[in-house]
Amino acid sequence: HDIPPSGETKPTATDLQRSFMRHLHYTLVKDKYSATKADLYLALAFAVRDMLAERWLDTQQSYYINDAKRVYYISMEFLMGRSLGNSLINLGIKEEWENALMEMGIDLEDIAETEWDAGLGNGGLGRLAACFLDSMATMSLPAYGYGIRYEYGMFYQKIIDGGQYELPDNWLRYENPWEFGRQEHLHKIRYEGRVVESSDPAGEVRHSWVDTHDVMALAYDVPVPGYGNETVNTMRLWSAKSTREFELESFNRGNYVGAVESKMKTENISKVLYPADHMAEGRELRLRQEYFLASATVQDIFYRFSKKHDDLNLLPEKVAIQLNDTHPTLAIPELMRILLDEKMLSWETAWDLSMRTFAYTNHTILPEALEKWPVRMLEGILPRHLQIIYRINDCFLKEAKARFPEDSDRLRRMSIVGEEGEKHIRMAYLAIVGSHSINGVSVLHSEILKDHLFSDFFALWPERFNNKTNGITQRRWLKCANPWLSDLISSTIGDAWVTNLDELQKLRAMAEDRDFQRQWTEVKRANKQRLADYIYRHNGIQVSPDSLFDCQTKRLHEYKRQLLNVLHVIARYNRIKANPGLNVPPRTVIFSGKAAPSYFMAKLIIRLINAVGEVINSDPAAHDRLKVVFLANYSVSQAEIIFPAADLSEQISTAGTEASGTGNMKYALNGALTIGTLDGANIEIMEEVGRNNIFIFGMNAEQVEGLKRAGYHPGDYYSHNQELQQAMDMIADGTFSPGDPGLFKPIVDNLLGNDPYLLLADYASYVACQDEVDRLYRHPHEWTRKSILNTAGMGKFSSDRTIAEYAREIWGVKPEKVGRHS
Ligand code: DL6
Repeated sequence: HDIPPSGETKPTATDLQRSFMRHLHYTLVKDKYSATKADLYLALAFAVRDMLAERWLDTQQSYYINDAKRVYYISMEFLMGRSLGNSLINLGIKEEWENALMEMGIDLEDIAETEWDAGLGNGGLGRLAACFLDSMATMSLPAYGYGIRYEYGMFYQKIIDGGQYELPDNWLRYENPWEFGRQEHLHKIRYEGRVVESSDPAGEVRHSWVDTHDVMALAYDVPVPGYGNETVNTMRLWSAKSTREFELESFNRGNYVGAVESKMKTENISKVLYPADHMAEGRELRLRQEYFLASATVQDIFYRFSKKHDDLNLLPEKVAIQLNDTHPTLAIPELMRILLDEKMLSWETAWDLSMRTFAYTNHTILPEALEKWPVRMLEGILPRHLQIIYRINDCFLKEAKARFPEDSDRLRRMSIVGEEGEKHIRMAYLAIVGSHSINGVSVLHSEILKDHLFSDFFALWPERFNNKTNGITQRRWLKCANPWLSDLISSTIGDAWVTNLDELQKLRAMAEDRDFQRQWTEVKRANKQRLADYIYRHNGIQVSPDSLFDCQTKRLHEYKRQLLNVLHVIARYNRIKANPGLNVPPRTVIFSGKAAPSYFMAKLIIRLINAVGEVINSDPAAHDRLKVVFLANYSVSQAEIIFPAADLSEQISTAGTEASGTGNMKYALNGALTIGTLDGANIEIMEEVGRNNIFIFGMNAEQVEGLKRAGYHPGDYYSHNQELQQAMDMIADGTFSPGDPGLFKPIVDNLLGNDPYLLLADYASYVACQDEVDRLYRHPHEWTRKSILNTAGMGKFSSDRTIAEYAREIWGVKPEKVGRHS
């Protein structure tokens, strides 16, 4: 050992340096003359990885020996970001490494920058999965994340002439020190073929799925260390590999290369992450990906279960499977297929075991995001699963009919098989029918599921529905991303908040303390300077860290209403122009976020933001009072720089559309004040930080519904608000696109035509609220007091709390102590 095994005394600087040098010399075969910055990073990553190895083996052994109930979190996305900083923090050895490297003349922060983000996710749903893995490991829960090892993660966004361009994210180009290929964990995934019926000796009809085209799923394991404990859990990602057999026919015809080529094509399954969130993908390759994940994972779960048990009745006692949205829902018919066709159980027994194993989380109510697969497509690719889904539907409709005998309308509405247009399978309904628990991700969202989206199912099975308000891990989003604030907090109230975020309440007592306020402001100022430097480096725009940093960073989507923010920015600019002496606190409005490559309106909004920025940033009249910045390529590592520096967090979706939001939590945890609607988790944030410490505006979800029912006329708002009218006219008349005056006209046409997200209805209230923000910012002590109270109120939003609720109320899993085995 270079480094003493875990649980023993901390390693000395010499231990660490020796390990680092050993990896530089023997793993990478470099010396101090030839090593690049990337080599230094890799040598460090390998040395840190060594420190995880023993705990990882011990953790897995402990689960096995103690026959712990495991939870499996299946997700098409895990947005992990960088691993090095987080591992150092969770292992509690960051400072030791900093010092050891410094003695060798190496700056840890500098080399850590070279790590490429693991961006295997689009946004909220994927990052939530990553936060959950951190919490599950920290709480010593026997948990596994299962996903796909996409060769290309979320695209890299470049802004050229104000517009978004997508470049492939070839994240595996350089060595990835955090993954371990497991050649022995290989599962066959079958597609297409046909189903043959036969009778078993008891006269039961049995099915075999034959003549399939197969692909292999190869496991890559990534360690997930807990904070301050001995647990290291596993995230297992599947990569597609061709099978070894060739297409005999073309092979025999002498077409050797052709046969190999067609096999290789099957590896496309894990090639690329689909880059649209909130938009269900209808493509065959996506269906193949979803089944690939579902089948490989279910087979793996079975394999692990079977090492200890041959009584299948124990399955729900030993296994809990959480479906992260409907994307992995094919795991339900896949488990059924194995239980029926391979384990020869009866339908009733198989169904009972399956139901008690699965639970489903919904993450959006937007209709375009709800997955539907054409029956025709399933028939070709997964013929046996389609049969099983039909039978699930038959049984379900019988149960529903017994409960609602005369209500054929309701039964048609509830059927898993949708008949309007092309016949299709409604994946959310399949997930609901096949799960014992269905949850939303904030109180409001869970209520909407019960009252609207899934109301028929709620009427049938009220006991299955529950809420699990989202959370975020404070280890990454405060301790790792904001070390200065973390140190200030820990030196004031101790560091118990790192594993018990409720401890932050103790900061309330400090909110009015002038000395503490001064330190709080100094930290914020330093973080703002850091972001200002980043902005200058990347955009060439100089912004003042003394201006109010007003941030909206998230996916570009009409429902999130970045456009409402832009309308306010233009109105503010017009006020400054009209009144050159206007005394408003200077603001820097910062945007960041990717648009789905095929989402025309979202991309046009990015163009507009950049175009408005161009005009304002180059106008001397606005010079010291308003700046607009669009940061390209929003990612976990960029977010880690933005959140600590924000003064104001924009959470301005139309009430009833944002399921929860988690950026709202990250901003408030870092002391930003929120300007937001009564939507998603904003409502719960307001309850925790106090109504006086948050800027709330606009209609609530009920009022939104009411207005839509009554008939919404956006034109009325346009004609009655002169400021709004002026801003919209400028967008339409080419003020921001002089070379192409009609460029932004579709935006205004859409607002005046139907304005589906009611921007105009909320506009006046939003601008009035922004005026209040200005007023408060003139009183730095008051602002800082509220900032402290925001951080102090964030205890509820730790993903540790969320995971504790899932573990207790849905999964029935308990912390497992890790013993020494290796
Ligand atoms: O639950 C995580 C996250 C929520 O915080 C966001 O409000 C929600 O928009 C997001 N949903 C998605 C859509 N995915 N699908 N399907 O990312 O989930």
